[in-house]
Order: sequence, then C-alpha cells, then structure tokens
Amino acid sequence: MKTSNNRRGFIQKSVLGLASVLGSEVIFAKNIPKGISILGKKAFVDTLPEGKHKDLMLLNDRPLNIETPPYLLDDKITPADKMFIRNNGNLPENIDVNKWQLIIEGESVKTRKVFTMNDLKTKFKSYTYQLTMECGGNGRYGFTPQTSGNQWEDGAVSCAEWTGVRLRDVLESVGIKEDAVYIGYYGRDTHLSGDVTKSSISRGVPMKKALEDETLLAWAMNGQDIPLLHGYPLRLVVGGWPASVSGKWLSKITIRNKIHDGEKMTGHSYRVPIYPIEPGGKLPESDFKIIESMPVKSVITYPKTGAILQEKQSLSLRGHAWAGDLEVSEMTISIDFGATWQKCIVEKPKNRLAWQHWSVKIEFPKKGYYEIWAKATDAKGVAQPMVIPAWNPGGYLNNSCHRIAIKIA
Ligand SMILES: Nc1nc2c(c(=O)[nH]1)N[C@H]1C(S)=C(S)[C@@H](COP(=O)(O)O)O[C@H]1N2
Ligand SMILES: [Mo]
Repeated sequence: MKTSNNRRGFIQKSVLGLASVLGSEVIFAKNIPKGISILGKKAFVDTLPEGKHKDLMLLNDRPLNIETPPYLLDDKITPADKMFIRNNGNLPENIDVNKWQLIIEGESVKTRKVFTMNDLKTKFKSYTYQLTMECGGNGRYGFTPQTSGNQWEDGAVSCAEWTGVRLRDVLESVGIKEDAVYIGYYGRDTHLSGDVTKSSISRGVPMKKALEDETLLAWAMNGQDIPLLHGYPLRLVVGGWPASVSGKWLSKITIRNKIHDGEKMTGHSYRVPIYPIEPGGKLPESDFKIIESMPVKSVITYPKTGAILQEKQSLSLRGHAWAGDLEVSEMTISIDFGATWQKCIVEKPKNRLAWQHWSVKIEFPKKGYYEIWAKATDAKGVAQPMVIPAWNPGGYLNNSCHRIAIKIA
C-alpha cells in the first residue's frame, strides 16, 4: 500500500482502500460520508514509542514521524522524551555496538578506512556542543496549496547537547584529496519497501560545512548514549542546516568529488526554487537549489496556546530563537496583530549553532482575547515574515511568526 504522509490523506486513502489503521480493519468504512475523515490514529496515544512524552503528536507511524507541541519545547536543552522524530525508513534491528563500524570511503578519500566505536572514542579528542536541528519541512502545514509530506506544524525542531569527535579530525586522519567537494552519509535504517539495496535517505553537505568545528560524529546526547530512535550508536550531527543532513545510525561517510547524489538529494527533496514561483506552480528540476543554512525562526514555549489568565496579571513569556549558521540579534513580540512590537531579552547562544533563549514581560491593557506573535531577526537584519513565505513544491522553509492565543478573563 502506498501511504501518503498527509495526515488526513493517509486516513482517507486507507479507508478508501478498506485497508487498516493501526493494524485493525475499519469496520463500516464504506459508510463514512464523503468529506468526513475518521479520527483514526490520533486517538490512540499509546502508539507512541516507549520513552516519548504522551503529548507528542503522531503524524505517521510508518515511517515514524512524531512532532513536539511548542509548549513541550520549553526546556533549554531538549530532553530525549520531548524530541521530535523524523524517520524515512525502518529502524535498524539487532545493533551490536561492539561490532559497529564507520567506513570512510569515496572518490576523494586518500585511503579507505574503517573505524570501530572504540577507535573513534579513543583516537580523537571529543567535544560537546548544543546544536539546533530543525526539519526542513517544519511548518509545512502552512502552505496552500498543500504540498506532499508530513504536515509538520511548529515543533519539528530540537536543540540537544551532542558529544562526539569532529568529523574534520576523522576525515583529516584518513586524508582528503584536493578535489573533494562534498560528503555523503549512509545509515543502517532500511528502506520502507524492504529492499535492502536501497537507502531510505543518504544526504550530505559541502566540505566547508563538513569541516566546521561543530560538525560531529556523536555517540552521546544529553550525556547519555543516543536513544535508538535518534541514531544509536553513532550519528552525524550538523547544526543549523536542515536536520535531514544529520544522518542517524551512521555507518558510512563518503568523501565525494561532486555534489553527493544519494537518496533525497535530487528532485524537490530538500530543494527549493532558485526564483519565486506562484503557489502550486511547476518548474524544471534544473531550477532548484539545495537548502543549506536554515532561515531565522523562533518559538513561544510559555505560555501554552489557549491559556486563560487573570486580569491585571503581567505575564512572562519565553521561548527560543535560531537562525541557521547565523546568530539571532533581536527578538520582538506583538500582542496587537503586528501593529506594535516589544523587544525581548535574548541570551547569547551556549556555542555557535545552538538556539538562543528569549524572554519578555508584558501587560495586557484589558480583558479579552489576544494573539501573541513572535518575531526573530538574524545578525544580517533578516526577520521572520508574518505571513507564509515563498510557496515551494516540497513545502520547505516556512519560517513565519509563531502565534499563540490567550484570554484575559
Ligand atoms: N539514517 C537516517 N538519518 C536521518 C533520517 C532518516 O530517516 N534516516 N531522517 C533525517 C531527517 S529528514 C530529520 S528531520 C532528522 C530527524 O532527527 P530526529 O528524528 O532525531 O529528531 O534526522 C535525519 N537523519
Ligand atoms: Mo527532515
């Protein structure tokens, strides 16, 4: 069965084909009135994997895609139980960490080499960085017409503390040829079709990004072994770029003499038009470019949308902001639909490519309904748009302002 990742589409297609939802047959499926979608899997919270917070939102169970509601991103460092999951294939099985190998090969490697986990841990210096990882499709639900793929709302983002060795140190130890332009990763997850010769995803970054201080081959997240769902026992972690370049269950890095051409590097996967197009428009494959640094964005993590507060109460709001390879220089919020903006306090990042925490205290003039809009500006003066930015066929890079609703009673 071909599954659509679109939540409603998935359920409707399943129903039309009288196929199953959650492994059980939909009895009376043929009676469902046209235009009505069944509640389906969203009602069965126990389908979330073990170790995940019960209020995460299941977008798809095959492959597993789970998002974090913004209020659950309130921690300064994202804990494992609240981290979104974006899998493209099936989880690897029977991992034996003692036998795990990382192969370094490719046209532009001087000598092919194989490392064990122990080699990595003992032969190189280790580093710890907080790194922001946002799915390129975060915010996809905002685009009209709807594009295919998981309809992420605002929570496909995390910032955890990763420990490992620098990819640069490992690549330099094997030798990089002069003609190297890109690296590509391969992981041990398997293709949904069950075809073991196919990768579910194999992406990469240009050498310049690969050789940055913060690009890690990591074995620990928040001071512990990386959870299985997030790439145990080894993960490539590249902060500030679409999280799809941070390969989980990492088994191979290839040093390429051309742009890596692995699975999900072509077509409209993680690529956007080089010129603006009208919503729903088409363009030739040659007119797309690969997404690199992610755009400036922010999230309100406190209060939760829908909060009801008492009159005269001043309110302390908080959240995080990030800007790909850049720093966030200013954070503002509006309670009057963007007519006026108030400056927030923005902390410096813990290290380059870590998200930044912001806070602000506000007073509401009288009782009633308010929306709070949050807008970050990056170090080059580029701000988040208040409206949905450029439509693109893959539904990437929606960095419009996060909004929450509150009532003063
Ligand atoms: N091997 C492998 N790595 C992968 C993926 C995958 O499916 N397989 N998904 C990528 C995508 S698209 C994203 S957004 C991030 C999600 O990371 P997380 O699930 O740890 O939050 O992992 C990336 N790395
Ligand atoms: Mo992603």
